[in-house]
Amino acid sequence: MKTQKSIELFEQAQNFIPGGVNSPVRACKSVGVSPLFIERAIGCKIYDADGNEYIDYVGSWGPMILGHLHPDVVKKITQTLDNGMSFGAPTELEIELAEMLTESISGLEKIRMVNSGTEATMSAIRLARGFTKKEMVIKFDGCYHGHADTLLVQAGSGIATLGIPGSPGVPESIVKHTISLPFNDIEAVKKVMAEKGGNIACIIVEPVAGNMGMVKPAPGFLKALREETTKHGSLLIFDEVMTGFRVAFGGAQVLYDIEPDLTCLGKIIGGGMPVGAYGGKKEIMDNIAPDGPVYQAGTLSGNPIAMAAGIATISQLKQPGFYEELDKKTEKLCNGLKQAADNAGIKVTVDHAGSMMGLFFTGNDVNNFDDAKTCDLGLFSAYYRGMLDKGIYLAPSQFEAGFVSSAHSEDDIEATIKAAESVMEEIGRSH
Ligand code: KE4
Repeated sequence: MKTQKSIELFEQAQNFIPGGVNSPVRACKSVGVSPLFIERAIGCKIYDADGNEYIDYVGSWGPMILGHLHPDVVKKITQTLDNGMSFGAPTELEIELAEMLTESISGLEKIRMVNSGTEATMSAIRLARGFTKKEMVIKFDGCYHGHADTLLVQAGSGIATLGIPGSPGVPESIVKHTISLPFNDIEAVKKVMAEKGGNIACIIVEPVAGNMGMVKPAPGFLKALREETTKHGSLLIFDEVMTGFRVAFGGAQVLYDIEPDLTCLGKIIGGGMPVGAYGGKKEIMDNIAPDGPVYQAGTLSGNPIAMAAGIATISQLKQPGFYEELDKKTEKLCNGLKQAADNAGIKVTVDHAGSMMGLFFTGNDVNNFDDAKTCDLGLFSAYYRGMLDKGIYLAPSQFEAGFVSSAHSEDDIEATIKAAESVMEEIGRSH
């Protein structure tokens, strides 16, 4: 693909923006390509500054479950825009989205809108500490919950991709309250809870991990977290920023029938606009200012345009058969990618949870971050570059998930499998 314009734009961007990007993983450092600058997108297609067309499996890192520019979403946004952009005052749209979300997830009685997943998890942690009057937080290696200080410990996503162990600037005095355990290790959780449960404010988990690649919870893992937190008076927080309305209508807590005390949401509930949210039972949420003492605020929280995008998106997801059809498409894609690798003699592990998928370049089962780190990153990079050359736009990191949207047609899935067959064959010959 000719990408001269993107290369020029990247050079310009680096004069004004750290790394030339507004989020590290976009720099594509780990796969050794100059990042494409995107000009537009529609449906499942995305177009770069040189006019090249790609089938998009990043979907803005999850929000675009309907594909880009779904007509109903665009219509709702433009109608709302006619009335203004931001008031810093309550609007009926905020009630509408809050009601939709609390109706969709039984554990949600009240929900507070914020502007990102990071804000959602940061606020949920503060609330858990304020409600339980305990300080410590348990998270899991390879899980990423945004870049709040407390949670930048053994994180996944960009941290894993860039190999940043934690981050400079995060004081030891903060992270000493955070314990990171191996994902899916029930015994490790039970041991720490037995020793420190009295001071554990919460356990926060991605119920299906998406930031070390896609890793499902082991049978009984989520149930054990629920039991251990209840037993020790700690809160269970499901970070469903990625899985919320992705792996099922509502999210992983519906799929696995486990009710956390607090749920963090983002991505899909904003339909591509900056939205995060956290919520739970009234008894807990009523501790949030202005009713309660735990402070949290945001100038643009509940922004009307963002609420409109979220309302229109969630409305579409209610359509009968939406998830069944999306899961079938994703299953077909995963089987095709696996077959392509097998035919080329390349060891991969492929799996999906709904339309959230993972492809690991390892023959091992991947149940935690250590397993994920056995992947051949060189093979992944060759695969990424080969697929990009064939017009397939994947997440530029082995430690990310892929996303299928309702806008991906059977032809798009077929074309992607065909591209993978050719790329895997090439890699198989040269590695
Ligand atoms: P944001 O602050 O980036 O909106 O959300 C943070 C976050 C929280 N929880 C989960 C489970 C997440 O996946 C994320 C953000 N996801 C990454 C992609 N793995 C965003 C991409 C990026 O960092 O640019």
